[in-house]
Amino acid sequence: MRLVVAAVLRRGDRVLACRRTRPEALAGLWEFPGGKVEPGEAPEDALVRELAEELGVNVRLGTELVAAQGMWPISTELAMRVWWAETEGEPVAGESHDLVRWVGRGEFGELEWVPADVAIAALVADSLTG
Ligand code: 9L3
Ligand code: MG
Repeated sequence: MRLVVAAVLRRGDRVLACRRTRPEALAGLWEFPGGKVEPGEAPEDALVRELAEELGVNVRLGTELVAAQGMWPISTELAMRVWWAETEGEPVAGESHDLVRWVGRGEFGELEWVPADVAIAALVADSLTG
């Protein structure tokens, strides 16, 4: 089982949603940004690295959003861990995404999330006010 890490970047009552460019099956769908942990890499370090690579921001991780099952399922080969995070920098879409958007809870329904992030988005929406 390979580990994927993702961040819910929070700024006040909004969080960052990112629209994927790849693979084809996920292109156009929204996600919480992140990626695969490399062998020997600590998950938290991988997440900081992924957000620097994908969005050009230096993030500070907060607490983990723990799934009922322990990890958030993606596929038979992949499972995901997710952390709240903050950044002072402004995230910019690179090659992994073609749009980034700060969204409040009322806008979650407008976004078509990647399948793995649907349950996470529901939990996040519940924890946002406004
Ligand atoms: N994935 C799902 N939800 C997410 C992230 C960051 C990743 N929030 C899935 C998509 C890919 C795999 O995990 O199948 C690896 O992600 P990436 O390295 O392509 O971002
Ligand atoms: Mg990624």
